[in-house]
Amino acid sequence: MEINITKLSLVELRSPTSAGVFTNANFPRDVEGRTFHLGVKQGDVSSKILSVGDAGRAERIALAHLENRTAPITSSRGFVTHSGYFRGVFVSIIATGMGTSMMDFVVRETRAVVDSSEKMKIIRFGTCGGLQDSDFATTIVVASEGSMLVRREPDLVGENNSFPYSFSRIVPPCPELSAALLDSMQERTRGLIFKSNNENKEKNGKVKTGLDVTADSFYSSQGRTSDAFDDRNEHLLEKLKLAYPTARSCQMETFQLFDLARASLHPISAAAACIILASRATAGAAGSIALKEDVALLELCGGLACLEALTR
Ligand code: R1P
Repeated sequence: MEINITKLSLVELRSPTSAGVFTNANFPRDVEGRTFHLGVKQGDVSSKILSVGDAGRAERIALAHLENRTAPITSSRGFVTHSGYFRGVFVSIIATGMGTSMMDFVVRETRAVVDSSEKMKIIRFGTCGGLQDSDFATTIVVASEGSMLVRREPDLVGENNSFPYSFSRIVPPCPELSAALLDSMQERTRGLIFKSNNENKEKNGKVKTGLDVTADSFYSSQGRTSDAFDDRNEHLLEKLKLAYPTARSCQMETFQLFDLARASLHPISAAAACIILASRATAGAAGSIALKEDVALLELCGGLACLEALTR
C-alpha cells in the first residue's frame, strides 16, 4: 500500500493516542483537552499520584491494590496512567519512564488536568543504587533529607584534569508527606521474609532515611566509568560523598519532582522512596545486589505503603 505522507500533518503523526489536532504551542492539548505527552484530560487523573519508573511495576501495583480500575491510558511517548480506587479514594499510578525530563512531563501535565484549587500529592517509588557502606541491597531509602542533582556539564570539559559535573543545592520533600511515607513504609515492610542473604537476614528490607542524589545519566553522572567515552568521572562518587556525607540513594527523577513541587504555583506535596537494587559502595560484596524475587516483594509492599501515605 502506498502512503501519501503529505496528506498527514506532522502533529497527527506524533499523537496516535489523541484526536490528532493540537492547539496552543505553549501548552499543547488536543480538541478534547488531552495533554500532548501523557494523553490525559481532566477527570482521567487523581490529585493523588504514585509515580514509578517501570511500566511493569506500575501495572503490578495497580493490579494488586486498586479497585474499580478504569482502562489504563497508554501514550505513544511511553507513559501509562492507571487509575482506580484505593480504600475508596480515587488515585492514579503513573508509569513515568526514566530521567528528569519524563518526570517534568508527569508533574506539569498532571497538574494541568487536575483542578487548580485541589492540592496535589505525588510520591515517587523507584529503584536506586546505594551509596552507604552500611546499606544492603533491598534497603528502602526514604528521601527525608531531600534530593540534589548531579549534572554532566559539557562546557566544563577543558584541560586534562577537568571535572565536568555540577552538584546542585538540596531541595526538601514535603515534611508531612515524607513522614507519612516513612511511617507506612516501616509498617508495610516489617517482618518480610527475603530469599537472598539469609546469613544477613536482618540487613534486608531495612527502611532508612537520607539524602537522595538524582543524576542526569545512569552512567557518567553516577560515576560508572567507561572505556568508550571521555567522561572524566573516576572521582565523582568520592567527591559526592565528601560534599554530601548523608547521600544514600542515587537515581534519576526525584530531584525534578521535588523541585517542581517547590516551584508549582498550585500546591503540590511531594515525597519519594527507592529500593536499593545494587550497592555502589560495596560492589561485589555479599548482599550488594538484590534478587528479583525480593524486589518484587518490596515493590508490592512498598507500593501499598505509598498508596496509604497518599490517601491518609
Ligand atoms: C535506571 O535503571 C532507572 O531506574 C531507577 C532510575 O531512577 C532510573 O529511572 O528508577 P525506576 O526504577 O523508578 O525507573
